[in-house]
Amino acid sequence: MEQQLSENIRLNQVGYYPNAPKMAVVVGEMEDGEFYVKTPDLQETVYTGQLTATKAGEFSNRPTRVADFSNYKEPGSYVLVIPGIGHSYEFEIDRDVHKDVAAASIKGFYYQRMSTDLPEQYAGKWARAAGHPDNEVLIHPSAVSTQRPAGSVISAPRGWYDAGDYNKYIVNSGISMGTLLSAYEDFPGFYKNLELNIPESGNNVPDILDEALWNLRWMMAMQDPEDGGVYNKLTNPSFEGMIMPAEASKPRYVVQKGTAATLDFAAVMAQASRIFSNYESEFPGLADSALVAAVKAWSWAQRNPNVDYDQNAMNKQFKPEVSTGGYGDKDYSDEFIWAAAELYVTTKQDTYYNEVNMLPDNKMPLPSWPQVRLLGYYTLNRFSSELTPAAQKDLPEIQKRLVSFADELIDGADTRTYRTVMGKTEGDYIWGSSSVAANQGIVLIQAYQLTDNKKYLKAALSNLDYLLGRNATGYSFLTGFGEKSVMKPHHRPSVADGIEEPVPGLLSGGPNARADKQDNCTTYQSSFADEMFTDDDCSYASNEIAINWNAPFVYLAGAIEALQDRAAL
Ligand SMILES: [Ca+2]
Ligand SMILES: [Ca+2]
Repeated sequence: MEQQLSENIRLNQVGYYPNAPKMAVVVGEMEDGEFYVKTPDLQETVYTGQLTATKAGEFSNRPTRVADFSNYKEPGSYVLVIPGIGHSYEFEIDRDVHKDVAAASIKGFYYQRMSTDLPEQYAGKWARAAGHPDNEVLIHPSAVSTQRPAGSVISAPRGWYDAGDYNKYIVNSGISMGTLLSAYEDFPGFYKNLELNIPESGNNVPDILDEALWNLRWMMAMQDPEDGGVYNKLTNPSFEGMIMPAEASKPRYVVQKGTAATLDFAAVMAQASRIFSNYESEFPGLADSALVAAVKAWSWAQRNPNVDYDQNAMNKQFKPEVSTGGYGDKDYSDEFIWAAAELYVTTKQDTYYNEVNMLPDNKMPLPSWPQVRLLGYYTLNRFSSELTPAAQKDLPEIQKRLVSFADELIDGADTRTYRTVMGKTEGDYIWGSSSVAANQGIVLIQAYQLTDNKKYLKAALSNLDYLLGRNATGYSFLTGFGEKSVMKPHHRPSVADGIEEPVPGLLSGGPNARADKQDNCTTYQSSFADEMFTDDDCSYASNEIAINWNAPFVYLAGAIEALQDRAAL
């Protein structure tokens, strides 16, 4: 029996740090007894442990036991063996064990680049021709201004494909860029040495910043120079079929300005200005241009504080109708907080801070594309030693709330079936639940940085374990990593390129309690919240990829790598 691979042994399929916690979860009926860590050829037993008592899964009631082998610390390649069940996938115990994952998840953005060939030198077997030059983009009738009547043409190349589709959306780019740039600002030492094999590798600029710049240049072109307002998206009228980027030929439009897009843009430009001011000789004028753009966007939003992007309403008024992603949001209090925080920290001018109520209530909402309040708090906290009294007065309260939010997240994780922070309630299993796990991890990293208490760091690591396989589906959700990782994401290039393996380094959305009702895919094998997932490209509600899911994964994996020595037991 132990010669047989068992998919019922759930573990981080990539691996574990020598001195950090190491756990696997075994699903199914089994006897009390021992488990073994063995060499992959099963010849040598290097560690023997005792399975915990059976516990029923929180959502499925399936019997589960935990194998804790944290005390085994020798670097090497291993499998876990459960008598009567079988052996696990092979995993590593080593230093830097998530370095490749951290790098690949940033490289995932390179594969999403528009308007450029991806040559084999960088893209390997996923090399492809350029798609979407976006140098002749039409002003949609919803987006006109005096200098830019309907049908006039602008150029807005570059940027990343947002998700499995071929459009680019400022709101979703906003949180994605903010998260990537924050990863760099929080762990610059780690990123300065992380090479990705992209065209800009070796240019003295950290590759994570080079990659972010590909999208930043596009974002800058999405601002109407006349008034500072920012278009919500650059899009086809309707989604493309499952074709390669270079085959796509539908007309492209920029569509209606909005308050959410303009404030997210302001936040990203202000943060980018701060970061790229350290690279003035490599990118002359970039930091200044970004700050000018941020200030103009901010003042547009001050004059237009409530412009919704309501696609249905827009389609009643303007043609062609647009049916691609809406990213509609109606509450801009969080976008104002984030933009004000970034502008204030970059300029040190109190006016930005004082124009917004930074603590409107005591909520601590986990970041997502319509909810970016915590990105502002993270930035205030990051620059806590440089704040003026205007912001200094709120800092203790913000820090207290961040830590108590982290406490709320970790409550019960030690006894949860999968020993992860992820999965406390069914509410964690929403569309894009992988980003819930990753964003929880970021909150925990913030709490660790504030308190130096390693329980938060270990809790963050538990969610990385979740994303790489210790979960109720048994999948590693990052393409290309783990023996059982997602193979058929809803991602047009991966579907259309004729290559068996999907484009690597992309994070699948993960289980979604309502996925079957949302995409009507018929291949779901389970209806339990933590298992409602299918590795099928029909499943855009559980198995799409998206830049706003990859970005928090980048942050979490990079933070864990940067802090690995402090996660010791
Ligand atoms: Ca570089
Ligand atoms: Ca919002």
